[in-house]
Amino acid sequence: MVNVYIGLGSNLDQPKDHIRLALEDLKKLPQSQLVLASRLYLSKPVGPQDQDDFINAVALLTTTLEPLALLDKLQAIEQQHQRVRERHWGPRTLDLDILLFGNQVIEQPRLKVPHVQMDQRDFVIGPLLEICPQLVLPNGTPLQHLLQQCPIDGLICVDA
Ligand code: ROI
Repeated sequence: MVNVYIGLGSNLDQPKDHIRLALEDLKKLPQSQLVLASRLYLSKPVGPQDQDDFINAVALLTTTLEPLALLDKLQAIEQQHQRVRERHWGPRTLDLDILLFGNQVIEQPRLKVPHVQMDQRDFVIGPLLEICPQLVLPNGTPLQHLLQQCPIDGLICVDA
């Protein structure tokens, strides 16, 4: 069993519903258990600003799936949500990203882990801190240290 952190994001078609349903979908993944999910956060778009704010969350799974098998399952969930991606770094109905896969560093054409630029994204760091404040990245950097370069004050928690 390995601990895997998944980032969830949506800014189209009732984004909160997409994130909540996606968390239910994660509960049904084979060979896996959803251990923890963060609350939902509203975040300013990274990239083009002429799009709606995002809803973001992070989940912790344990799994015995291999990284690419998990990626296939996550992409299938994205497709079930009629994933549309209108343009690069543009609006999307659902993004499910493997942020961390244990302490593995993966450099494959389909999958890079830790997820690219996750250490510079408030919408990843904030929810991760909520569910795992003591987390240390594979390169040895404690998550808490990232706050110096990436403040999270812009995130708004939107859960009741
Ligand atoms: N911006 C925010 N705030 N949240 C996201 O999930 C997100 N995802 C993306 C881009 C377009 C880079 N910007 C984002 O893929």
